Amino acid sequence: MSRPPIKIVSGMPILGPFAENWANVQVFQAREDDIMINTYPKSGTTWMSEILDLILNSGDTRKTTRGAIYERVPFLEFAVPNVAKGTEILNSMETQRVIKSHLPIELVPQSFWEKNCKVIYVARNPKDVLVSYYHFYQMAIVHPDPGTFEEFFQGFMDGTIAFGSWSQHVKGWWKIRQQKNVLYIFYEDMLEDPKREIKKVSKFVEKDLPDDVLEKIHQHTTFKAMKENKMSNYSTIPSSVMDHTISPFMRKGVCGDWKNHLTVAQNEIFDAYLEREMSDTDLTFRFQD
Ligand code: PPS
Repeated sequence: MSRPPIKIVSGMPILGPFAENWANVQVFQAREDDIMINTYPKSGTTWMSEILDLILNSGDTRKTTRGAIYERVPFLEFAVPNVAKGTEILNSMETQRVIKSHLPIELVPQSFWEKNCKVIYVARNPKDVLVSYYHFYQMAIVHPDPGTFEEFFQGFMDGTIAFGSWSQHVKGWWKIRQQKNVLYIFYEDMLEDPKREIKKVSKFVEKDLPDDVLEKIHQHTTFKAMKENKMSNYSTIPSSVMDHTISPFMRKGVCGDWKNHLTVAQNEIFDAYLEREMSDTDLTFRFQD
């Protein structure tokens, strides 16, 4: 497998190999106690996954060494040749499942709604998402070649990169958050006050934890701690698949790095895009600390 082209499933651009397992994703059977972590890519999925795994294990960090984060929190739509698919791993799990997904609201398998599963949605400001995603496209060869930053920027604006339109994704989940069992969290809020957000998550999953445990979870899930932890930094994936020398998965973990990448002209185009795309919602984002 080397840089396969994007394919379209149910109207959404998806990584080529993922499209091959789409039929199994659509009929996936959720269970009542499943918890889904859903995000547009590069919005804090791994961070939230580590936090939630710790919350469910009452802050016992030894339990998080049982596997890498992508094993503890399997990725529903993940599918590449000769590796177990997300649906297969999840179907074989007997204990409570935390499930990672990047699917937009319209494409979430029906069974999640039938079972009224809890969903934690993490959203991040799109300028930092764009920059993070560009670096990720370069380092993970399951993506097509992103081309120049200018070209990838255009793909983001047009919604033609993997998982499609950022604005449709964040707005779609924002709209239904009160009708469904959804906790909507912002990456920038997690940066601002991680303990406050960890507490919100623990309340949402009905796991009451004392302050010292919340503090322990916070310490274990700082950017630095997760970057150094091989169970959360993706370094256990072969370098032929994810090349951290091109760009580490745990890259910067900050708000506002877009200022180092977007030109003044690109920033103006981006602001016009936001005005156009976000005029029909009260959802807003923070672009700096
Ligand atoms: S993926 O591939 O879509 O699952 O990626 P995802 O985990 O959603 O996003 C990766 C970005 O999140 C940053 N990250 C963190 N930031 C702050 N604190 C912690 N603990 C943390 N863990 C991961 C990671 O560095 C990526 O952002 P960038 O901007 O590229 O650094």
